[in-house]
Amino acid sequence: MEKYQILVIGAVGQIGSDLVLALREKYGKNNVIAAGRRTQPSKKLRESGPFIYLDALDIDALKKVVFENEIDVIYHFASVLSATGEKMPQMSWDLNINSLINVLEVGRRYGVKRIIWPSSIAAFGPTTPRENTPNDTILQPTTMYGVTKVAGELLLEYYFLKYGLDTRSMRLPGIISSETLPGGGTTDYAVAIYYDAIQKGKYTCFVNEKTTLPMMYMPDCIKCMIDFMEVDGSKLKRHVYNVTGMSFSAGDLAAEIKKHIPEFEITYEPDFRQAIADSWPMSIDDSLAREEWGWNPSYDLASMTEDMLKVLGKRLKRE
Ligand code: AKB
Repeated sequence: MEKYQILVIGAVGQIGSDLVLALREKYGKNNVIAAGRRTQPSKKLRESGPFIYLDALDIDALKKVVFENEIDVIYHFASVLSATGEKMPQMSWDLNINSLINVLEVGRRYGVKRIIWPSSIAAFGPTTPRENTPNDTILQPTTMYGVTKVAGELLLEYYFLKYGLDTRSMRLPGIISSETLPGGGTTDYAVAIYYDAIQKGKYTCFVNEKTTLPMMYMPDCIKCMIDFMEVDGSKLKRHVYNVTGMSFSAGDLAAEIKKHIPEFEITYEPDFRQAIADSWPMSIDDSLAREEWGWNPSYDLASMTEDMLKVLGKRLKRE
């Protein structure tokens, strides 16, 4: 196994907080530097290895960390998600794009071997085919978050073509996890519903019953993040891949939870996030990721729900 010195920016967020622990398990605790700036890390994250304050908009601070720690791989997660992005579009552009360009610049100047930056199903828009959405298709998003994802994908391609920087991106669907709540996304209902089902026995959903979106359970997301980073570059024919785990409607999700908590009740009160969800694909064709680097998720709605309720139930009881 090749040894890497890894920096995870946005390590306190939903994906970062799980990924850092998994990377430390695999690469050793001192080889994975977790960086955040807004939220304090959990005890678990702080005690598992180095944690630093880092604002990716501050290019000099970023240079110092990469230079002093001889970083080989950067995972860059710091981002304003879709729903918050619609409340503050200028800030969304500023953070999402300017932090990415800083990471790419520092990456090329300081010999970083690989940069992993997640794109999203938000890169698609209402003019994209909504079912089984192909990898190469129309990218005309109607949210600022989506605009930053398309621009980011192009920047990754540009830095590869111009400077030979190894840049990799996966278009993530909604991610469901039990460790850290997502913040400010449109797919957040698919996580919040489990918390409320366990704690209150009911949930008010901000998209309608029929809303169907692609989703992925965190253990599959972690596998995706690590496998895609490790794969030999000669196997990859592109820089951006569709990936998905499953697709279900909000109604399907509620019905699955009811199998475990029969008294669970759901009501629907769609808000501005409905229009965002309606502009995104319902299902994704990820065959290129499967063919080129062996992407193969394990969880479906039933197995994810069983695991979520078990793991989250235990955790919430302890807190
Ligand atoms: C969001 O809802 O904004 C994110 C995403 C799909 O990228 N979870």
